[in-house]
Amino acid sequence: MCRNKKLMEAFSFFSLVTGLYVLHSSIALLLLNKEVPITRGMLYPRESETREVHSLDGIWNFVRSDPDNPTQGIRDKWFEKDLSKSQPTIPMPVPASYNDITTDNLRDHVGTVWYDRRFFVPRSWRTDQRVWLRFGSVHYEAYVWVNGKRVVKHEMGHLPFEAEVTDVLMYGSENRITVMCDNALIQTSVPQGKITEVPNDNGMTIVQSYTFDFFNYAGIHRSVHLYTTPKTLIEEVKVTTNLKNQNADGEVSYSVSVKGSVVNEADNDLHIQANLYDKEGLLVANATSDGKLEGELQVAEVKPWWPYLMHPDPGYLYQLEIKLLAANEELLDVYRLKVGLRTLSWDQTQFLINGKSVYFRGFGRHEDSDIRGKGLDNALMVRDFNLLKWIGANAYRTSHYPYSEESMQFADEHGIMIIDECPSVDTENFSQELLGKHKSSLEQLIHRDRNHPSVVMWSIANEPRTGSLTADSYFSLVANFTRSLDKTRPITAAIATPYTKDQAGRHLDIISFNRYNAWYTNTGRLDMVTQNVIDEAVAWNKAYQKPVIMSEYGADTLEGLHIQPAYVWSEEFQMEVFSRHFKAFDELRKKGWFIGEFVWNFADFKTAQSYTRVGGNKKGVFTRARQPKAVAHLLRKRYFALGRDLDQCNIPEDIFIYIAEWKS
Ligand code: BDP
Repeated sequence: MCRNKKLMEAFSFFSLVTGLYVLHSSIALLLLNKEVPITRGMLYPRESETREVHSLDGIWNFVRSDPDNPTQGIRDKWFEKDLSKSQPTIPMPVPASYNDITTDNLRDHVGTVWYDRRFFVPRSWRTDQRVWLRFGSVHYEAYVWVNGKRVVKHEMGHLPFEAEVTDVLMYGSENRITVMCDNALIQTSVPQGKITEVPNDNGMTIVQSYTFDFFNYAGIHRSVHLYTTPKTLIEEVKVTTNLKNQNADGEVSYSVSVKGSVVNEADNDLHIQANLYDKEGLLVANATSDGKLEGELQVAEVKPWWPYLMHPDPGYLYQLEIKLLAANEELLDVYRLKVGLRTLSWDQTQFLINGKSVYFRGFGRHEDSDIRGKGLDNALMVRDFNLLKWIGANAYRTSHYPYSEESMQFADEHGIMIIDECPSVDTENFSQELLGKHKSSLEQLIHRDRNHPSVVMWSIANEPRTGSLTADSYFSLVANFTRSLDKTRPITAAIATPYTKDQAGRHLDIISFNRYNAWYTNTGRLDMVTQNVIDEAVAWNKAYQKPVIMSEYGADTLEGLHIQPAYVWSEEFQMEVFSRHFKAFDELRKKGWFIGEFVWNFADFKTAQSYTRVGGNKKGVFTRARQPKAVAHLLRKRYFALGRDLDQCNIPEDIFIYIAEWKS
């Protein structure tokens, strides 16, 4: 009797919880489509006859705030004088994450840190021009002062921001820049995290947690520039391209916005002279626009931008020269950028570039390396592109945030296609405030990257929790907002929610799914990979009738660990997991709507501490030091074999080593 009562109680408690859950997922939170701030300016700093660029990279002074007193520096006005006058400072490289530089535990610091340095501004800069201060990225939130005056505040890592500092600089003299950076992630930041206060051996302490696995590196991650422009300047350039007559002719449409013209833009005679040069520097098209500051350039016998291995001359770029001229033809400003001419299109079964169907063979990646963390490092970037080309990849996704502008330019040059992802990871607890920030991250990303030919798709999230009705309205708003900013590229998201529960796929153009067969599910069961991958891809396609990509698969692998028969964490296991996926992908390719495979991950990377990680996430095909694991050689054979079959590319001579003369 008593036992029965307990059972009844347990049952009714269970029904209550289930009921609440069902209620929660069937009532969508009402989300409104509010405006988000629109980014202005922010052209990548480039020198020209009207512009000078000065780098502020180097060794800065650094102070870590007391985690229990993160706002002390603001209250005590540390920005009013050299930081060293308020606190003992240590040297800190810029750009770099600060976490892995010192030998004490700066790595796990939560809260604010401070940077400052002095710099000289030449006397010649005083004359009739503007000076701008631009950051490539500070993670996560940044407050910037110049000579004690606050010039800009920016929230969101991995994206640039700038401020005009003309009036706060001292010319012909030394100046001071101070930056406060806060790495705290909360439920309404992008990405999300949680800050809690928990007891430790010394009382209470602040703990940062987040659901994604990559380490929350922080600091001034990319270059800091000062640059000059004329008073009346080219503020923005937007370019779209098109190919016509079976790719024989090309068209570049440009539109320019100008800042600082004395009279109303519509009434004055400012105009744009646009010149397009080929790689040899020959002028191939030019146009002079009227007061509308926009126009088209027609390019005969065009050399289209093609992805690596899809054409013998991939990544062909022209140089677009934009000259802003006054009514009397006086040259006011000049800005040059590289332009690749290509078309993108997609339908229910395929994605095409220049009219040719694309099969993506690529990677999910991270900006991550020893010591520098997420700091921009040209040596690492060039090494990574060498490895991408060596292995025969034609694409990567900027998992799980925007990568450096320098790497986007490099991808343009080398014909590597990019699925460009905003910093929204494991998105959950959908709220109006989060929606605003998420949309803003996409707005900033698209503003920054819209002119890159390498960017072929926008990814609006990684593994969002898309099982609820709120997710449905949330992603409908995010996807429509993204489309309103750029109609020329398709939209995807890397989804891990089972297709039976997912509410976001219907809002996307291309379905990407992440799944870890034989790793997180059916661990060690190599016999449970191929059919599961096929079944899941087929189900996604059936559910939405859209092209499908497998955007993540893989297995953690400790380089040098060999176990036969294959066993988790060994090099043999990683190779077998890959090869079982290859088999599934080849079956899927025959179905006509499966358009790509992306390994997780390009290289091993650092994670938050966890008992599932030995020194970080080891799913890399390359080690963190960018050397190949055994699987890299296997993957290289597959990617080149696909390139040969699908795009008739040449196979590198060293790919098949001599073994024996086969007798047939
Ligand atoms: C996936 C995530 C990726 C992780 C990966 C893993 O998208 O960021 O690193 O799992 O655990 O779910 O290796």
